[in-house]
Amino acid sequence: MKEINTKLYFITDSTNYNEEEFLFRVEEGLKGGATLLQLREKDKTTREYILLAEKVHRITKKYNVPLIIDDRVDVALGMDAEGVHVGQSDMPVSLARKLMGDDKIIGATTKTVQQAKEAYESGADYLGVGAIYPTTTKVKTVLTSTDTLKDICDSVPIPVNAIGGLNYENIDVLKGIPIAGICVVSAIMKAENPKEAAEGLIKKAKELKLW
Ligand code: TZP
Ligand code: MG
Repeated sequence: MKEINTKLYFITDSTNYNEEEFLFRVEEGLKGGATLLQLREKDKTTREYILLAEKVHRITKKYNVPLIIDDRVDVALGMDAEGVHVGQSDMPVSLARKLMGDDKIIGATTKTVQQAKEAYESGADYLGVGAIYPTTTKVKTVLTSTDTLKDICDSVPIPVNAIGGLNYENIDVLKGIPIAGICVVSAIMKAENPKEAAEGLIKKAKELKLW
C-alpha cells in the first residue's frame, strides 16, 4: 500500500477567480498545511486543463504535496501529475491503473460498500466518500450517511476520506469514524484567508482526534 497523506485533501475550484487569484489561493492552502491537492476543472478545454495543471504542479512541488488530476487520465499522464481521481461515471479504476502504472496514485469516489470494495480490488489507493453535507460546489451527488461512511471505512484497508459540505463548524460529525482525512473545496477555496482556513481545519481535526 502507498503512503499517502490524505489528512487535509484540498480540492480546487477555479470558478469566479482569475488565474492569479486562483494560483494564490492554491498556494495559500498548501502553506496552511493541505497534504494533498486535487485540480478539479469541469469547464476547461483539454489544452487549458493541461496548462493550468502545469502551473499548479510547479506550486505543489515546492510544498512536496502530490497533485491529483480530477477525471482525466490523459491529462495526468501527459503532464506527469502524481495521480488521478475518478468517479463512478469516469474511467474505471482498473483501466486507469492499467494506463497509469503501479506507481501513480489513483483515487475513487464511492458511495456504497460494494463500490468501495470494487474500487479497492481494482487498484484504488484511496477513496472519497460523500457528500456528507449538501454542497455549494458544482457536482452531481447525493448525500451519504455517516453510517455508510463508517461501513466503507471498515470494509477496505486503504485511506477513506469524507467529502461534501465539510467545514470548521461541522467536522465534529465525523468524530469516531475511522476516516483517514477530509476533502474540502469551499472551506479553503472560498475562505477569506485560505491559509488560516487550512490551519484551522487541521487544528480542529486534531482537537477532535479525527485521525
Ligand atoms: N464530491 C462530493 S461532494 C463534492 C464532490 C466533488 C464537492 C465538495 O465541495 P465542498 O465545497 O467542500 O462542499
Ligand atoms: Mg469525476
